[in-house]
Amino acid sequence: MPPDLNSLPASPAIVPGGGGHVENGTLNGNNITNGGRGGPRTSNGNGSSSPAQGLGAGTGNNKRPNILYIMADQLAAPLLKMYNPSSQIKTPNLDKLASKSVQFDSAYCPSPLCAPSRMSMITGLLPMKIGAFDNAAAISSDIPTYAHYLRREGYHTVLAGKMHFVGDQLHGYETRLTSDIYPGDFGWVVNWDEPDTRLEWYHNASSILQAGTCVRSNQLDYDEEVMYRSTQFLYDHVREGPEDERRPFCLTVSLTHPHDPYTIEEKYWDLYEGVDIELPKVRIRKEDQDPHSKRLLKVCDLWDNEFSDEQIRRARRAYYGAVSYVDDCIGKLLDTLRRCRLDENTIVVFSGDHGDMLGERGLWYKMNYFESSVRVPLLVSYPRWFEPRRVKENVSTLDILPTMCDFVGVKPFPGLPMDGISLLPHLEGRQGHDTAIAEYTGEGTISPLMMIKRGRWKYITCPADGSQLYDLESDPLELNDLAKRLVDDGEAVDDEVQTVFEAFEEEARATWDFERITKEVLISQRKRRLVWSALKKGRFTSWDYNPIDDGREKYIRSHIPLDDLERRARYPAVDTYGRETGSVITVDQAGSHGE
Ligand SMILES: [Ca+2]
Repeated sequence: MPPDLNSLPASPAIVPGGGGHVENGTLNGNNITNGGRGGPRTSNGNGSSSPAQGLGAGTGNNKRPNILYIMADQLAAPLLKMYNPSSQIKTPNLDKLASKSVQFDSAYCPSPLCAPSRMSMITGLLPMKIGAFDNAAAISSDIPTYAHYLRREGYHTVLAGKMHFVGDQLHGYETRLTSDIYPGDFGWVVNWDEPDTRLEWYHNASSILQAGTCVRSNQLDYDEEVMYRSTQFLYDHVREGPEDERRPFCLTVSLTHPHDPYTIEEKYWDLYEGVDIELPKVRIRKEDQDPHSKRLLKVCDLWDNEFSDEQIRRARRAYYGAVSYVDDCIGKLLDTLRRCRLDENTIVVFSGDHGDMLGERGLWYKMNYFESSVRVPLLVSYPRWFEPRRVKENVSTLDILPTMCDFVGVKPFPGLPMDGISLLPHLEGRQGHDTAIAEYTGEGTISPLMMIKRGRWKYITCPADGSQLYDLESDPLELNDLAKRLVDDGEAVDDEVQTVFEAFEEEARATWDFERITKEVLISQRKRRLVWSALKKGRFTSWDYNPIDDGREKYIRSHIPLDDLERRARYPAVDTYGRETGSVITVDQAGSHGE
């Protein structure tokens, strides 16, 4: 059960300029066990870096880098220009960032659904290990996240935007700048006891039927606040004190676009005026879909809805517009970094939580393992350390935690489970791992649905539906299910395919105890349904995060001397005659604390 946040003590303050309280080095240089990723792979913590000296050693720069981690929601990698040069989506800022980044061409999410994917990403642990079963699952507050690791090293860990936490709304972030867009409670529990009941909060056809422009939407309200708060954080950060005295930050900016509903401001819709919006490449008759896709069509209320090409084009056009909106936001964030003179010393990471089918194969949204749903963009930009290049091996957003650890010269704590594998070898152009695993127990499935992507092969298995196997190299559109040909149709296939398939089947049996997992999911669902039905009675106490914003301590107030205040608020700092002084007026010089 998640803690009652109202009863938790406030986070202890960390001494500014910090890091001194951390027993630096206790985590360094230790190899860790990588339970759970399975199969052949390189191990993490292989001594490939010298984190004890810091990755920056030898660059003549002793300052630890800041980290800006930008996330989008439901952004399908295969649709982006950086992965598909013929893409119609206009993303100039993202393209420019990609050209200065290590770009991962086969990055996967650990679960094709919001909260499970994010909970796994922040902890480096697969969903079944942490109980991240669906969009209403709370993970325990004692599971270390990348925010804990960085904060322990003296980083100011800041979250602006969506993370879809249930219960504890911080999980190691020292500062949270906005509330979440999604509820932090048990309202959206899946119910495998009644698999045929379509729950009220499930996706439906309205996103597609109502696609078009808007002046404003819930999501625009949200992302505009996220953008205001996160850029303001950067402006505040550079005015905190001289550069060498400021604590490094890890700012996570998590936007809700281009998630459906498919609606966006005219400005972004108009970017695609006159563009003959591409229709989905693959169309499959409902009757010919695999069992999980059939169920998804019913769960999302799409089974009885036929969309015209015009409707599909409108939905895709609005999505394209929303991606361009995200691109604009990325441009603004990077421009703010530059204007605040933070760009040289900030690692930029860009990724997402899962994709969107956008009509491919007749499917919409996510919740399956086809490329558009499960493959995410992943960029790491810091040319000072990492020469821009492309990486084709399979990696996961699970890998972000150990990678962030390498950025700050530590390793995940020895003796604790860790499924993520540091991306450092890939970032440095050496041989790295080539496996991504994903797990799914959310709406649409009725038993655990798992994926292993290794090399060219994508293997999917589920006790209720059987297995699928695709060769992404010869069959990028995933039209030829080799497992079906082998098992159902009894066709003779290549010896290699047979061997690969059997090895995956064996690996799945060794990796997952499906009976135990199913039982755990059912028990978790039932507990949460019961607790939620009680919590809705009487006076409702929200677990949603309420950010602190004290208007009495901002702008011009009588208890703050005016000249000091104006000088302190101006960046870059100037002298009496308006000449830049090259240093900042620190907060402590002015009377922000009530003198
Ligand atoms: Ca999501």
